[in-house]
Amino acid sequence: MQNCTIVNNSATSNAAGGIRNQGASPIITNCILWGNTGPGGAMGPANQVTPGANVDYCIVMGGFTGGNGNLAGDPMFTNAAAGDYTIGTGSPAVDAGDNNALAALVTVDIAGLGRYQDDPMTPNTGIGSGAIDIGAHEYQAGAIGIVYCTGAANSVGLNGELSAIGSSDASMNDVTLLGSGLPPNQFSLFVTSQTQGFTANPGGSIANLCLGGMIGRFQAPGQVMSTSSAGTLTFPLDLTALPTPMGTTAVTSGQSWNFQAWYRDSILGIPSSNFTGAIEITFQ
Ligand SMILES: [Ca+2]
Repeated sequence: MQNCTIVNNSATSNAAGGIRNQGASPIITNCILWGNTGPGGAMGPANQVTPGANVDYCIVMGGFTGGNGNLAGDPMFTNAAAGDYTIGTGSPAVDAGDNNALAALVTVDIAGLGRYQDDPMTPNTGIGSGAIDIGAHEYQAGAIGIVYCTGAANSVGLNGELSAIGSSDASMNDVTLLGSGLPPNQFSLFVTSQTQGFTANPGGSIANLCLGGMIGRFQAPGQVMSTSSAGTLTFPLDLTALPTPMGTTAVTSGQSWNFQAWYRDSILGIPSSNFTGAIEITFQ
């Protein structure tokens, strides 16, 4: 069972109003189990899910003993009383799931909105490449695009992240790429392509290039970046002039573009380079 939200059920006999497991070994990942009650209205952890299940990267009311990545904080549903179990700003569910739990073909949440949406304001505390949330709904916020590739651990002990905010409506020309978790004050360069790919350690880099095909570099005057003293990048895109090897081109509705940032880094004090995660934005 993956990315389910099981809330406010009640049982009048036996213990668990949430998931009652008897004689099996269910694997429950990226789920929210909250507000479920047993007999007499009891709301302890055992009323959410029977002990002994394989529970990982879940939010369990009262906490779950064992497993990996489980949380106990309030999932902050938008409006549970009205049946709206989307998660609100600041929810511990955001970017805290196991990205490997879902089949690769699953790219949307229960509402049909994009999965693996990175919230630029929230560190990715889950596992694997991407930024999947816990529960049936993915937090959308102002984030656009889908993270499909992760950066390598860098000299500040983080995996550089890339996210985007703004509008995926190409005609709005309103997309800003945001890098975070980077070494401070380092030379950086964004790259883009309509094609995804995978090249391990290009040019001796610590990390992997996740673009393929016709890769354009943002190297025009004003486009070459330096990470900030806080290790971040803020890069507003001009969607009317994305670089390709044959000059610039305008983004049009229906196209998907992939972005990644290269940056100077070091490993064990030896100069090298690294990449942030990569993000795909599909434009309307
Ligand atoms: Ca997310």
